[in-house]
Amino acid sequence: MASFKEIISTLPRRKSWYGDDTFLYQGFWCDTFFIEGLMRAQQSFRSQPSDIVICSAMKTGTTWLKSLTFAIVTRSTFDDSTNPLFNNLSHDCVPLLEVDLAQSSTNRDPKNPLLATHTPYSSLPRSIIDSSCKIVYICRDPKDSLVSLYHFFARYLASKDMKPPALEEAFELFCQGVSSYGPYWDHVLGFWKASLDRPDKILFLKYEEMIEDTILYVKKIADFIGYPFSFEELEKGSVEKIVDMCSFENLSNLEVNKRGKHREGTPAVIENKMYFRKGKVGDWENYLTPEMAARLDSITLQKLNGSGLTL
Ligand code: PAP
Repeated sequence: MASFKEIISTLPRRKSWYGDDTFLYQGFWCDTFFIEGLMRAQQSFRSQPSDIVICSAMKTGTTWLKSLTFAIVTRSTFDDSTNPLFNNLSHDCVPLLEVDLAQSSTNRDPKNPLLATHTPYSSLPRSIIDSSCKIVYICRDPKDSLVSLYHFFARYLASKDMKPPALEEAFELFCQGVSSYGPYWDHVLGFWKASLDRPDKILFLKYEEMIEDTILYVKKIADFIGYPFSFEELEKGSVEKIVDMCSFENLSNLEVNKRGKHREGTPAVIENKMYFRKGKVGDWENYLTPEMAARLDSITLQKLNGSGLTL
């Protein structure tokens, strides 16, 4: 039987804007390392009904959503000063399906029901779709996601003394759908349609709406994943504490997120601070020309046409 690497080598490929080749696997673009992990997970991952799966395309608010959900589910285990989020990047508190759980679904802390993935809905391991586990999905204005993605890879390349490409090059590929786990719009639409079919299973969130009223959404998320706040907790401000703890200002100023590293000792090592840039809505205005913004908006309109979703 062909190895995963052999199968990947036969897939359509393009040069990504950050250097490596990217491959078209099951209709989305991705790097070898993550496709291989996903293939393993598709084969062997067994979801539990108690699982809570955080799903997202890249740079749509994953770090934040992982922090919020982790803080929600662990609020009675840790007090305000002992939560692991104070000493760990949220990506180190919530295992990633295609990396940490690729070999074994049981490689998990039994007390932590959270896991995360960037995998599109249609490529999720069957057991996640079929089991009664919950999915929480977050999306974001593609203009801000692109700008965030570009800066992330530009900083990543700079940390390896490599020259990042021009934003225009990244923009062009993004518009063509060639971005990590893209086309971006297909990713969002996959979860959007599934959330309409299965509203009890999938909670569909937008970064911008969560920024607007984080307290409301923390309560919504907690209710949805089965960890609702009691009346006493609401009275004593537990929701506000979680919102403050997971705010951009607080997380980005923690020592671990200023100086720590994610996946240290592996080829995928990344400085934690790269997950925190500005955390603002509409920062695209500082980078995209009006023409670029109009082109992205028109792709968005066209792709989402008739879906009932606006971004
Ligand atoms: P990932 O896909 O690699 O996990 P992800 O966390 O989804 O990255 O996206 C990073 C973005 O979320 C960054 O956006 P920016 O580049 O536009 O600034 C990052 O700043 C933002 N972000 C990180 N933490 C928070 C937070 N606590 N609140 C709001 N935004 C945040």
